[in-house]
Amino acid sequence: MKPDILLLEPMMPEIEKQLDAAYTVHRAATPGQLEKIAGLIRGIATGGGTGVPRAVMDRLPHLEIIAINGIGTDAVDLNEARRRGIHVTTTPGVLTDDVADMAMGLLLSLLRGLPAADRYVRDGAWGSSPPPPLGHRVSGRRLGILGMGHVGQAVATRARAFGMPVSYTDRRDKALPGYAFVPDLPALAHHSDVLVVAASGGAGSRHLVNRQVLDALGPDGVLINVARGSVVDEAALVAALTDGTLGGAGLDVFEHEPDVPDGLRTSPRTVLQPHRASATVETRLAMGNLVVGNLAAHFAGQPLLTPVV
Ligand code: 8YV
Repeated sequence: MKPDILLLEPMMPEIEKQLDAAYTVHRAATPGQLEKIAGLIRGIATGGGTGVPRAVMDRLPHLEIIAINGIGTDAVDLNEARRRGIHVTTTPGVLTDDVADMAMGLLLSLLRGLPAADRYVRDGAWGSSPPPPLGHRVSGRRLGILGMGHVGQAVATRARAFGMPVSYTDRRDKALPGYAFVPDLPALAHHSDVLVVAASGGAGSRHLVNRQVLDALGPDGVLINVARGSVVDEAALVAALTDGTLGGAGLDVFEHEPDVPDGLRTSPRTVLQPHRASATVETRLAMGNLVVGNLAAHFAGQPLLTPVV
């Protein structure tokens, strides 16, 4: 008998094929559908942003494992998982480079005005209308990083190669050679031209980037977020972009995905992505294989590959 699992977010066809071969995979979405299968479900595969709603977790009496296809655990109630003895796994390591690349991509797009210039060529305006405004030089711009974990450090390595001086803040000084630790976030923002958010989501980091931080970044400053929308006070961000007290924002994540406020969608000061920092063929395969490997280990009674709980 194949164990029954619930797939809460689509994965690559190659990965879903492996899941279908080993499990009875339910792709139920509505509460009514869930009700019918709730008693069968022993495992869940889900995305980092999607997680597992607590109401879903509570309905699954025989849930043994949640395999997250990502590194964020903020959308899963880890305390409840611990209390119920439910294992939780993530996909660390394999997505670090892609997420850092996305941060640099957003940074370059914004500072050099790539989307507007791309539209200019595409629209056939080259030769007939004046070109878009000049961009800004990337090298020499001061980069501040909020959250100097694996992703933050990978961003720092890239930024250094672009000739950007790097400072960071985190819960503690990581004594990293070449990168200045600034304990206070508004102070870091004040001394940065670009602030990259690479901190984990969750209650502890909610709205860390508030109006005070955005004001400290200033009218020539740029915010990049490849972490979680919840780390930034989105209403304050819209206000700062609208009144020009912040120069621009490059965002891969939002507070209420997939909803993106009009103020961000219509702003000429933003470059936006639909939560795609880890979305490459290579990385999503590696992530998916970790999900498959963790589920297989669990149901074979073997040690999990990358457990969190
Ligand atoms: C993925 C993520 O886009 O790692 C995470 O926590 O949010 C992203 O890498 C996501 O997990 C896939 O849905």
